[in-house]
Amino acid sequence: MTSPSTPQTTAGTDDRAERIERIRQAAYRIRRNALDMGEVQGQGYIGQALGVADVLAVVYTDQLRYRPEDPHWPDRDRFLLSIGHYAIALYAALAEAGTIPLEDLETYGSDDSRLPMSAMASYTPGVEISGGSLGHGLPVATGMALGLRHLGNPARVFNLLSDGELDEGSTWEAAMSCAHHGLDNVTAIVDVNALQADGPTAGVLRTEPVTDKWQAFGWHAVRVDGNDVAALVEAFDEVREHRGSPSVVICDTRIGSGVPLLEDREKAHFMRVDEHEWQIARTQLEEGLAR
Ligand SMILES: Cc1ncc(C[n+]2csc(CCOP(=O)(O)OP(=O)(O)O)c2C)c(N)n1
Ligand SMILES: [Mg+2]
Repeated sequence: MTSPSTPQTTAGTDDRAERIERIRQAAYRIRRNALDMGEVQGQGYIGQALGVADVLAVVYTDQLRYRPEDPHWPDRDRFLLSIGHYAIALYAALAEAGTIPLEDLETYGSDDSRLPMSAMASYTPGVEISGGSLGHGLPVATGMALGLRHLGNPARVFNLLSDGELDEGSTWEAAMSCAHHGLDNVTAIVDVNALQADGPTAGVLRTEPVTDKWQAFGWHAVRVDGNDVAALVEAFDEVREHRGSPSVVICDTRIGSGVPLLEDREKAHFMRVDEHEWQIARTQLEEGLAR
C-alpha cells in the first residue's frame, strides 16, 4: 500500500502550481489504494472510485478541516457519503488523509473488517453516516447544518451524491429545505458519471439539465470537469466564499478515470477485473501520473 501524505487541514496558501501537483499526487495514491482494495475482492465499485478520486483528493487534502487522529473533533467539517457503494473510494481517501491506517485496506470487504463494502458509521473512523439506501445524505446534511448553525459552530457539511441519487424524491425535498433555511454551510457534490446500476442515467431517468434544476431549487450551482484538478480547485475555492444559500459542485467524471483498461467497460457499475489485469491497471496509472 502507498503511504499517506501529510493531511492538509486548511486550504493551502502555497503556490498554485505546487498546490495542484500536490493534489494530483494525492489523487494518484487514492486510485492506488482503490486498486489495492479492489484486488482483495477481485471486483467491486472500482470504476466509481477511480472516477471520483480527483474530487476526493481536492476535498480531503485541500478543502476539509479535520483532525485525522480525532475523527469526532466537534469543529470538524463533516463529509457525508450517502452512496454507500462508493465506500471503496471513501476508504481510499481516508487512508490518504491518515484517518485509517493503510494496513486496514487489505481487509476491505472481509469478515470482521472495519471496512465493509457498504460504508457504515459505526464501523469506520471518519465515516459520518451509514449509506446504502440512496437519498438520505442530503436530508441528514441539512439537519446537521441546521444544528451546527444553531450551536454557532462554523464547521461545514459536505455531501457526496451520485447522479443516480438524483432519482430520489428525498434528495429534492432536502434541497428545497436546505435552500429555504439559507444553509450556506452546506456543499453538495454530485458525481455525474452518467451511469447507474441499470444502465446509462439518460436511459434510466433523465436528470439533465442538472445545473438548472439545482438553481431552480435555490442553490448556488457550479458545474465542472470532475477529473480536472485545477478546475475542481477553482470551483471549491469559489463556493467556499459563497454566502446566503447552499452550494453544489456538479462534477462530470469518467468511470475508471486514470486507468484506460478500466474506462468504458461494458459492465462498469460493478466491475470484475481478472487476476492478470491488476498489474496492467497499476502500470497504466503510473504512466498517467508521469504524463
Ligand atoms: C433507495 C434505493 N434504491 C435503489 C437502490 C439500489 N441501487 C444501488 S446502487 C444504485 C445505482 C444508483 O446510481 P449511481 O449511484 O449513479 O450508480 P453508479 O454511478 O455507481 O453506477 C441503485 C439503484 C438503493 N441502494 N437504494
Ligand atoms: Mg452514477
